[in-house]
This record gives sequence, structure tokens and C-alpha cells, in this order.
Amino acid sequence: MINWNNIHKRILAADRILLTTHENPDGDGLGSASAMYYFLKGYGKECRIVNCSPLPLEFSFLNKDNIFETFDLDHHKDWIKSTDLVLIFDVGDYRRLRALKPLIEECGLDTINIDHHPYPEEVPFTVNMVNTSAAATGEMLYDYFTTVSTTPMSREIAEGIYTAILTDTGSFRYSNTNARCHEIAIACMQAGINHTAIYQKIYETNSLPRVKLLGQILSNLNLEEQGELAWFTIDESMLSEANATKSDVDGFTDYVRTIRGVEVALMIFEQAPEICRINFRSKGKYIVNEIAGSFGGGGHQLAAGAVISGSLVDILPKVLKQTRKTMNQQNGQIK
Ligand SMILES: [Mn+2]
Repeated sequence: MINWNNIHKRILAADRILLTTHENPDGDGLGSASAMYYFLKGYGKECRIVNCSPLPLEFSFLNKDNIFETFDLDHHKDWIKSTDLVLIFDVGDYRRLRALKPLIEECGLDTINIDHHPYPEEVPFTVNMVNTSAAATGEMLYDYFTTVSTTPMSREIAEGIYTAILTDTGSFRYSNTNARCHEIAIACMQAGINHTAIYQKIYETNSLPRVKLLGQILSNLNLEEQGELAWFTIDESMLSEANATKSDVDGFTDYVRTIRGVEVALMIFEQAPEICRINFRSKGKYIVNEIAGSFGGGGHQLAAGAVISGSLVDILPKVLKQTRKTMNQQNGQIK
């Protein structure tokens, strides 16, 4: 059990607080950061959300008050140096703070990590608050707010919490969805959120380039291992052909997993020269975070990823080999 009262004391002792989440941020990281921002504003804290990646367009509804900033060393260095505390949400791996990480270390800042990803025992944070049974980091924040405060959740806080849980549970469909998620959703609705508007803003604003890129990957999809493994590649030429951007690929792996018979979906994306992002989604028969782990990444049992140095041509055979091997090993264990 996490002692939220202790964490709360630590947080209240700070005046200037930096809030941040991982690169290529998702609804959980962003919703958690915005919920915490409004919660701490209620205590009169000076806080800013500074992320290493820009805010994806579909989450701009969380940014009515322009609370999301994209890290720029020259612009943010002095303020970050002057902070008392850094709160990190949903990061999974400290390295996913990218350019912010060396600055936080250089300034020797206290860090509190709040996350539902599994961690090895040794972690670099000052305080590591992890609950792997939480469906989303946003669920943990709801527990925090309701443990330490009796003030009803504001609509702004509820929008962040709801976004976090909605997106990390695949709209309350994935196996991590629990009764608590629905209870929190009720509390968010009672706080006045417009759940239909949130859903439409996140999921029904696909850009035409994104849909065109999806068309390209689907027409070049590879199926193997008796149809249980579906994989696809994306490179920069495909992005430019579709006029798409890097963030347009988010969610493609989930979509490919929906194919009947597919147990594991795998994306290998050369997102910059010699830098590949791999992304795994499993329906439940296979555990995929150990595959991502063997490439220096990590994640949840059924949703994991890694960023690897090397070209697509070099990385692809290695990742496929390891994936087939792991699936075969796990198949052996199941039988
Ligand atoms: Mn999450």
C-alpha cells in the first residue's frame, strides 16, 4: 500500500514543482500531469508541466489554460534549476525523459516517480511510488487526491483522470480494466466531465495522413507463426509519402492486434536515421515485455516497447528472431 499522506507532506513542502511525463506522451501521462497541475494549483503551488515531446493534437483539449510546455534547454533551464521537486508520471523508464534527464541530474533535484509500470529494484528516483495493479497512473492519482483531500474533484482534475484511465484501458476494454476504473469514471462524471466530447477529441480526430499511413501498413502487413504474429514496418519514406508525422503511428499496433487469430502485434518504426522504435501488443497468450526488455526497453506484460539504435534493415531480423523465439518458448510452457 502506498502511503499517500507521506507523499503529500513531501509535495506540500515544495513550492516550485516541475511535472513531466515520458517522450511520445499518451493520455495517461498527460492526463495525470494535468490533473496534478490543477490539484497543486489548489494549494497555491507554482508548478509547470514541461515535457520532452510536444503535446499531441488530440490532447489539446487538456490545454485550455496553456499548461503544457515542450522542453527547451535555453528557455527552461533557469526555472527548472530553481525548482524544489520533480513529479514524474507514467514514465516506465527514466531514460524516457530524454533531454530532461541530464538537466534533472545536473541540478540534483528531488524526484518522485508515480507510475504503474513494473520497475527493477534499483531505481534512480528519490522516491518511487509504483502500483503495478493500477490500470493507469491516473488511477493512482485519484487514490492520492481522495486520500489526502476531502475537497470534491474539480472538473479540470476529473478531465485529466478520466483521460488517463480511458486511454490506458482502451476505453474500458483491456484486461487491466477493473471495477475501480468504473468507480473513478463515475466520480469523474459527477465532477462534470463531458465523456462524449473527450472520447471524440481523442479518438475521432484522425488526420487524413494518419489514415493513409494506416492504409499503407495494412496493405504490407506480415503474418507468421500460424497467424499469431502480425508485424509491420514504417520508415521515414512511408511517413513522407502519406504526409504523416511520427505521432501519427500511435495506436497502429493496437489496431493490428484486433485481427482475428493474431496474438501479438509488432511494429518496427525507423523514426529517425539509425533509430528504431519497436512496439508490442499482446492479446494475453504471450507476455511481451521480456522481448522489449531484451532490447533495453520494457513496459507492461501485454503492452511494451523499446527504442533501439540501428537501421530498420539491421534491427528487423533481430527483433523478429527474438519475438519468434520467445513466442515458441512461451508456447512450450503453456502446453
Ligand atoms: Mn500508463
